[in-house]
Amino acid sequence: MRWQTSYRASVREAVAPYRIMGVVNVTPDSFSDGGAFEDHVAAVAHARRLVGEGAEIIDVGGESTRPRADPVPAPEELDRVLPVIEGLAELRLPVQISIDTMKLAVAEKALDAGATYVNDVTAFRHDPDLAGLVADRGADCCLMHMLGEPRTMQDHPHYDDVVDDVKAFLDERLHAATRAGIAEERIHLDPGIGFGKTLEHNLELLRRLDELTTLGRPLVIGTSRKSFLGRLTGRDVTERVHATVATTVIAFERGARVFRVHDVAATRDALAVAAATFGRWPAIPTRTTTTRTT
Ligand code: HH2
Repeated sequence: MRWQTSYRASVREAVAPYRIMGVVNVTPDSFSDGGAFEDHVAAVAHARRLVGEGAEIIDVGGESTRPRADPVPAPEELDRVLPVIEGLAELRLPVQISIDTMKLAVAEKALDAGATYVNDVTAFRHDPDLAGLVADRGADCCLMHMLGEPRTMQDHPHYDDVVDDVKAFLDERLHAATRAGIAEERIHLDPGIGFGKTLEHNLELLRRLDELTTLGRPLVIGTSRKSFLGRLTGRDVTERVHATVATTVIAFERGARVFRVHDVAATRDALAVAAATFGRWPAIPTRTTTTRTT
């Protein structure tokens, strides 16, 4: 018997100034949940649970981008993610389905199956035609900063000034995306915590995140369970929820608006408190229900 807190978006009194993106990795080797949801039925059930906890975007990924990860061929990535996206689309949940991919072929099929958001950790550098696809379909997208590629990104990353360098990169990718025909209001930007960054780079980005808000697009932040939190706390990957919540509150206060996390319920509570404190939202407390599941 388990107790689970469920959160219904329908009881929200107003549109919140943030969105939670729940992570569903359908991979054998993701750094924190690899192998947990390889079966698509388990992955869809997990996604449902995250929606119940407050996720408004479900980010489905079929290729790990952890440091030194091996690339996955497109057909294999499709075999992993498509049944999950189809299963989720059938449920017609009040949630946006995101495909976490750098590949045109994968994004195309995912959009056909019901995804409406493309989360590309290469910001359309791996496959420049992906920008045109996103434009044609009128999809939303996230453009993320990464130094190099997953296989080598943690080999001595260097910046003149990490915040200035990431900002210049995101500005350039934002312009490339709009030149390809993507409407600016469909674009989110992400500094790529942990992607070619040392511990100090990650902390500097969090500390000075407000400097990226001048790019004029919503900022996505993905700190969830990442290794820099393990280094700071000494905790294993599944025990980093409290550290993740701390970064969520810091990032919200400094202007992040989309939070890509594995632990949705804890993030949702932290953001409810942070938004009420810093943003005076909402005036009336949201209601949660506690339900018993077997
Ligand atoms: N982090 C990961 C994957 N995709 N996308 C965005 N926009 N921002 C991120 O920070 C980000 C991302 C890595 O986390 P995870 O998916 O949990 O691990 P893995 O890549 O090993 O599957």
